[in-house]
Order: sequence, then C-alpha cells, then structure tokens
Amino acid sequence: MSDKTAELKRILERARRIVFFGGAGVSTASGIPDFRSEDGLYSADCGGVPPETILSATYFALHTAEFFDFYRKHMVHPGAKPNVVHRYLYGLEKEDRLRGIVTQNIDGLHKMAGNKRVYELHGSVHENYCVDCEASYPLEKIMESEGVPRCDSCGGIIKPWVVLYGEMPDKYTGIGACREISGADCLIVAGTSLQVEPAASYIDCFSGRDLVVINKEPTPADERATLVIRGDVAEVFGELG
Ligand code: CNA
Repeated sequence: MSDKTAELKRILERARRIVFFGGAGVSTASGIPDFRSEDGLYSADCGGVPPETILSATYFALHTAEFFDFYRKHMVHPGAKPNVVHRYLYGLEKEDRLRGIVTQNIDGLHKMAGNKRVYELHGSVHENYCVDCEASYPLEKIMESEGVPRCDSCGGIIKPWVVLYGEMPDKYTGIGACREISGADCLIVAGTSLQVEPAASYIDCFSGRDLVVINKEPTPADERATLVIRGDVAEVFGELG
C-alpha cells in the first residue's frame, strides 16, 4: 500500500461521518468515459457539434431526435456494473460510517451497488418522464424506441431525468447534499474536475477535519485539502480493500 493510501486509511479509520463527493472519474473503471479526460467524451466526434451543445436544454427542444441519437450512443451504458469504488462505499454505508454520496454521475451505479443515501445532483438515466403527463418509464423504453421516445398514454415526448446544460438541478437534492457535506467530518472528493456549477461549489459547505481529493489531474480543491492523491481512484480503493 502506498504512503498516501495508508494515510487515507488512517483518516477513514478515525472518521465517523464520511461523505463522498464524486464525478465521472468514479465510473471510468466501469467502462464509462468521462467528459474532460484525453479520451473523454469531449474529444469524441460528434459531427462538429460540441457535446455541451447537444446536451443542452435548447438543443433538446430544437433537435430532439439528434439529441436522442447522441444520448443513446454516448450517455447510456446499460451493461456497466459497479466497480471497486462503488462497492467499497457500499461497505462503508453498511458500517454506518458513510453519511452520504453526492454524485454528479447519471449512471445510477451507486444505487446499483446498494447505497441508499445517494444524492444524484444531475439525475439518472434510469428515470424518465413524459413531459406532458409525467408518466414514468424505465431506461429500456428509451433504448428500445427509435428516434424520439413517446409516451404510451398520451404520445408526449419522454425526457430522461438528466440535468441538461441550461437547466437547474433539483433544489431539494442540492439542499440535501449541502446538509450532508456540512455535517461531515471527512469529505472525499474524487474523479471530478470540479468544473460544473453549482455542483462544484457544494463542497464549500464542508467545514470538517479532513478533506481528501483523489483525482488524476489537479483540481481547484487541492490547495485546501488535508490529503491529495493524484492517481486512479479505483486503484486507491482497490488498495484499501
Ligand atoms: P469531468 O469534467 O469529465 O472530470 C472527470 C475528472 O475525473 C477529470 O479530472 C479526470 O482526470 C478524473 N478522472 C478520470 N478517471 C479517473 C480515475 N479513474 N481516477 C481518478 N480520477 C479520474 O467530469 P465531472 O464529473 O467533474 O463533470 C461533471 C459532469 C460529467 C456531470 O454533468 C456528469 O453528468 C457528467 N458525466 C457523467 C458520467 C457518468 O454518469 N458516469 C459520464 C460522463 C460525464
């Protein structure tokens, strides 16, 4: 075990109220690309239209069929399974030492791993609603439809419960996440570039003892962290066992 992982282990052993704040880097070990790494989605060929544009509320409204083509191809990974990070966090919650997971991910893998206290700031691909009558649909409905998915009852467009650029995250989820972070004695920030607001600012609610950052690249939170591990979060949690 590396010195830094050993230090993380000591921090986790003394912590009683751990909160985990994660991003796309948590799920790369499950085969889901992130946005901003070299081989991330932002470097994918999207026909000349930037992914940020395609994943926006206005693009969804004006080019709905093209949105769904991109969404099915790049944003949904139905075969993905929880990895060592998700599984470790489930163990911490079972021991009642993890207060909550605040995630920017939309893949639903923390819930699939068994965690209950999960704040999905940007929603989940597993929840889909008719924009007209609010009937709910599973992911399969989106994946099995051709073109724009339509509601069986009223014919309205089915929209994934995923926060698009230009949309505000659900305020109750945000408030819950900030409350958990403010009550934590240890906050682990991992696999996130901390570039997306307002999510990134939620970590400012933390005033506990240990702020740990685990990321492959530098982040804006590094300078105030107790411990910075510049590396692969799946390798670190794998070492923790
Ligand atoms: P991002 O901006 O792509 O940043 C990811 C960060 O994680 C980068 O700094 C990487 O260096 C780092 N990273 C990548 N792999 C690892 C790893 N194995 N170990 C440690 N660090 C790693 O993604 P953010 O989450 O910060 O940005 C928020 C966006 C990304 C949210 O709106 C998400 O919905 C969106 N997103 C989610 C998923 C998903 O649900 N799995 C996938 C892709 C994008």
